[in-house]
Amino acid sequence: MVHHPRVHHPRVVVVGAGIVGCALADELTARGWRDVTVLEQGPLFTTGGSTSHAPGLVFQTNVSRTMTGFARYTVDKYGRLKAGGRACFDSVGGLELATSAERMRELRRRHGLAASWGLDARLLDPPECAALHPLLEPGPVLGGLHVRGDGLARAVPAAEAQARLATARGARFLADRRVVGIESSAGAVTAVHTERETFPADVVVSCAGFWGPAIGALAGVTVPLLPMAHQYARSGPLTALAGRGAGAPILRHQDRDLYFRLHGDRVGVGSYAHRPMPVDLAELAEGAHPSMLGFTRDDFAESWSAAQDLLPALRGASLEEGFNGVFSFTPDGFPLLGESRQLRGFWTAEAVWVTHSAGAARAVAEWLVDGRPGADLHECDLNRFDSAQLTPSFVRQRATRSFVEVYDIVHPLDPPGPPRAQRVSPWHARQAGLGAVFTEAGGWERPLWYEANAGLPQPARGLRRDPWSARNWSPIVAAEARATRDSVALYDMTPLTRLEVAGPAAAAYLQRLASNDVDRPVGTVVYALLLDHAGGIRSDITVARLGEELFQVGVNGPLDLDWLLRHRPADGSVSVRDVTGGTGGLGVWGPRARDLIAPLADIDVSHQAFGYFRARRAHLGDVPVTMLRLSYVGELGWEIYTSAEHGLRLWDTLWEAGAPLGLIAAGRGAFTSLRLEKGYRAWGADMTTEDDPYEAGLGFAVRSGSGDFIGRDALAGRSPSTARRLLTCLLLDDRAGEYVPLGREPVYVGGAPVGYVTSAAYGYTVGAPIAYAWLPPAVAVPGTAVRIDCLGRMLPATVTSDPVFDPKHERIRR
Ligand code: FAD
Ligand code: THG
Repeated sequence: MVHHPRVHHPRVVVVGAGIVGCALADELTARGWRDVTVLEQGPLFTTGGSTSHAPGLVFQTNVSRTMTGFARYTVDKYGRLKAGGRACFDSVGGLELATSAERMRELRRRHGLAASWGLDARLLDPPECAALHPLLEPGPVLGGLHVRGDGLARAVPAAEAQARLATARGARFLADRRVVGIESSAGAVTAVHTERETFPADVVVSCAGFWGPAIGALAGVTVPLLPMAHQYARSGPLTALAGRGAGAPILRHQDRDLYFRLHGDRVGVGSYAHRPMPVDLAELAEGAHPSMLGFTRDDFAESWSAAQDLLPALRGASLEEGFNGVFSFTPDGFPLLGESRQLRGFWTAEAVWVTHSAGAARAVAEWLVDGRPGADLHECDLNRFDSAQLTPSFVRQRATRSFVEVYDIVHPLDPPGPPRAQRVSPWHARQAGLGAVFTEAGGWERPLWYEANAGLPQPARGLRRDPWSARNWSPIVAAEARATRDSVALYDMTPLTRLEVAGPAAAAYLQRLASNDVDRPVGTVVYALLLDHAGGIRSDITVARLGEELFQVGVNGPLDLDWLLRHRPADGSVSVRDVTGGTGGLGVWGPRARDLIAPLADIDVSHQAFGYFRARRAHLGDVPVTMLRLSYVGELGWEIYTSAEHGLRLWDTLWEAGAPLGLIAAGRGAFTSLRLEKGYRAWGADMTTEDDPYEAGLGFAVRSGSGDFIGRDALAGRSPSTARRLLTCLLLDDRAGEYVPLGREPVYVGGAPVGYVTSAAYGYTVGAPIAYAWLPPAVAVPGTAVRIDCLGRMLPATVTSDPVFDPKHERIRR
């Protein structure tokens, strides 16, 4: 958020007049900001950047709801924009093809995603696919996904048309102005330098595309993207197309990493099949088209023959006009939007495709002008990375992987590729010794389950799965869940981001940020929300008061640290420190947790002495610990934290004492199942800034008395009865759980999608698959029958009041 008390309309300098810079200038000036200067190193508007050569295919379907929203807005906006008398978007439709059974399943999944996010999409059989396209023959095709609203954006005309609108409202576009310096003072930007001029600025938005890291470097800001080359070529003219190509849909042949469009009577073919080709910015030519590298024909050979296999008419055609075009890849494939934490007033809108350009620009403009974007941007936020994820080698390896995987079938639980084992908890060696199967998130290794638990008793149901929902899952998950409910289990909580907030003003500061009353006596833990100014949920947190002026705050990741740092009082009366790295935490949960802890602890851990949602410092054996009595899995027990050097000893102490009690180590699979039984929400999946506490079922965490907090005014008058949609618990009618949703599947009433699943898992204790979903209030009534589309199977489910396990909290509060 920008605070510029003296300037009414801040002076904005946008770096780069590609489609993103132009869209941003339009969106900013449309919101009344006038002082907008766009500096472009090249000519206007064929600048030589990625936009200049983009063939402009727009496939809107994306696993991310936000990204799909960006694409929908882009399609809508460019459809209305005119350049040279023609619209800047041509909705020829998009057709994704399957030539393998796995891809067909993936298209069913994507059909579900499209329905969840409100796109009009249909699955087609091979003849229907062939009928849509003049060159396509049913031959190798097993089916297709057709999205009518997809199509072709005219990238440069769209950029220019938006620039024209912005110019009419007072923006300036200056060609031939290479930005060579960014000036700052007291941690905030003040000016931008080109070779000859200086432009004073309150806000700088880098829209430099794949040059982003270089502009970031001028500002001392890390911009984690990798420029990579990607091959695009056109065929010579095809007689088969003479007069027939108009209106043909764009194609994706993802089994061979290809996409296609027509250019009159020629076919354009783009390929992601070739070897990754990272580009060194320093080695780019200074010529007219720096983003266009020479075509390396050999790299394209395989793709050309795969293209001919799909479109036989290409066999008689020549391959002409190929190039290796450069654009941006990020470690997780999402754009980089927002204000840097490293320098106030320095923003980025980069690694954005033409497809998402207008939507991403709108979000950034809203964020600048209103202080808050209209859509949930947590996947796209520039500050989402931990410092371990910003190293050049990490960015290079993961961004390369983003390129390789761009069209791959990725299961939602697939662990990300190398580098791995970046951050490991103190007991990593013990976990590995127990046969942990690890995944990674936020740079941390996290056990999914432990092979050592293969011999444990299993619950009666939920053990047989179809191949897709069995991926990254094992029946051992079921056994670990059961053991947690029956005896006691260790869960690794080390990756949970922990902040230490300290200082004389710490209590007042947290009270202002947290929705709940956190200014409570020492030894109290409080569950609370961080709301934005519009009452949207930025996070859910736990605030443990360890001293009058000392708090341990459990949060959901780097964006929370960012929010807390931004709101720190300027006078130094509060310090905020991320202590995650130097500490480790174990959840010790289950009905026998107290039997395990009591003999080890040097304090009284009875319910009377150490109640629910209380915090104590103690020793377990020889290990100094901080204990929080709470449990995300809904069982008796504690989160136990210690500094890293004591970690191994903590594990060993518990492990040894726990052996007679049947103590096991358990992983994320069991964790997710148990938390869904207990109805605990996961921020990011179940709720985001787009939702208010009442809609998310978290109204209990909003205090009514005791002072002001961010978001309070916005919530005035709101309640569950004003909810636009409600986060709702569903139980699948087929209790066997052969098909378990994984999240993002559409929920149907009758023939129409009415909402979508946020998280889901088999509930081994309740013996049924559980899914949480956003549904209209009229549907979110217990007993209502709905259907969930899982890969084309319509699974009947019933709305249920939640939580489905231990609604009276009897197991946890005793
Ligand atoms: P750019 O268009 O690169 O604009 C950045 C601008 O910043 C440039 O004009 C540059 O000159 C300027 N700049 C950089 N440094 C400075 C400086 N120091 N001072 C001043 N100005 C500076 N996307 C799709 O959605 N669909 C597609 O079908 C598609 N196909 C593609 C095919 C190819 C071959 C390529 C290369 C990309 C394709 N893309 C596609 C991606 C898309 O082109 C880009 O993601 C998009 O154009 C990026 O727009 P941008 O405005 O961020 O970047
Ligand atoms: N542990 C700690 N901090 C955390 C989490 C955690 N912070 C981030 C995230 N996880 C927060 N999520 C939750 C969700 C639910 C609960 C705790 C953290 C929880 N809720 C009880 C309930 O809803 O009944 C308690 C509510 C109350 O008494 O106010 O326990 O895992 N340290």
